Amino acid sequence: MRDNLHKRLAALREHILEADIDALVITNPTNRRYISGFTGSAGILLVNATCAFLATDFRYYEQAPSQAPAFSLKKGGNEIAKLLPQMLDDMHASRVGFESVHLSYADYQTYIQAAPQVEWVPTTGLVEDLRVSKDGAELDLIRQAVALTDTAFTEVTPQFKQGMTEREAAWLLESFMRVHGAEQMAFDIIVAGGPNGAMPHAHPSDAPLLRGQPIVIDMGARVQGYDADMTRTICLGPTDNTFREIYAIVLRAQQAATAALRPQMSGKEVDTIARQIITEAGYGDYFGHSLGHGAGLDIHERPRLSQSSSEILKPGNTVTIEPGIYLPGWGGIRIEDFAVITETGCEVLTKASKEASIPGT
Ligand SMILES: [Mn+2]
Repeated sequence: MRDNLHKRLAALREHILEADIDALVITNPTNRRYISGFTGSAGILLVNATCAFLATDFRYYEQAPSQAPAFSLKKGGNEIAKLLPQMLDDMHASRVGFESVHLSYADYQTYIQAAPQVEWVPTTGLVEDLRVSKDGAELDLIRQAVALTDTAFTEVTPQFKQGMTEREAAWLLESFMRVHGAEQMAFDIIVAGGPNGAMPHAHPSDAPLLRGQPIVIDMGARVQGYDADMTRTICLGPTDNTFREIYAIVLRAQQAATAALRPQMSGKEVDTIARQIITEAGYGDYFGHSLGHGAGLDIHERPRLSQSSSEILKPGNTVTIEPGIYLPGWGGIRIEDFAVITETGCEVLTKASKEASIPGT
């Protein structure tokens, strides 16, 4: 892990050089963790060609040096911004980049008032450009998170019964993952039966699970910061004709996109493969979200698989492949796997069964 952190810092320094700035202030918590190893909830990183500072408050004076050994700790109390003039002076920095997508306007005002002597330069994606290609340490953790998610699905869904509420079902899945090594959920689990499943991001409700209805289950474990993401749609007891028709279309779209996925494709091209199948089947209007997204330290990150994504896929990218069809009043079908792009195609990490009908009582 230490080696990986050194590589990330070295790569960031190249990006800083290319961006024509002297130093970069990192305020986004995920970027801060990725570059330094520091997992605290508050703090800023300041990096240039030779220095790396981590300014944080009293709560983290103990943890910061062990998590982020490559960074010099600057003790900021409650006013981290007050440390900026001295740190920038130590660096002889005159053009200082900040993360324009992440820094709030209020904090920006505080920073420029604290250090008016430097030129503040908006930057985008300097750390995200690195995060998009996962290194070996990251892929190990992602594999663990995905495997735990698979196991939870396989072990827990056979316990689902008619009359059990969506919330109870979601809790059974969550507690299984917590007990077996998840530090938390990657996001709030979705269990959405019948009409609730027509909302792609439904919240589990008090509605009972019923035999014969589609039940959308979207879940992921988080292991040491890394997220899994998987969706299956199941049915307690036998499926009906509508279920089988819609399920087959979504599965075909999902499999076609997965088979095509390889480096050098754009996010849009992959999305189009799945979207065409669903559109030609007559359900294009009912697939209103994008095909997939990257995931890692954040549950939604680059690269996006969508009609508006021109990003070119590369080995080491992770993506979800998750087409869906949502029929108001009836419900939804979504099938989602997690994959990593390889040199020649992709490796699907998700192994959970796609058999929709489970016995259920
Ligand atoms: Mn997803």
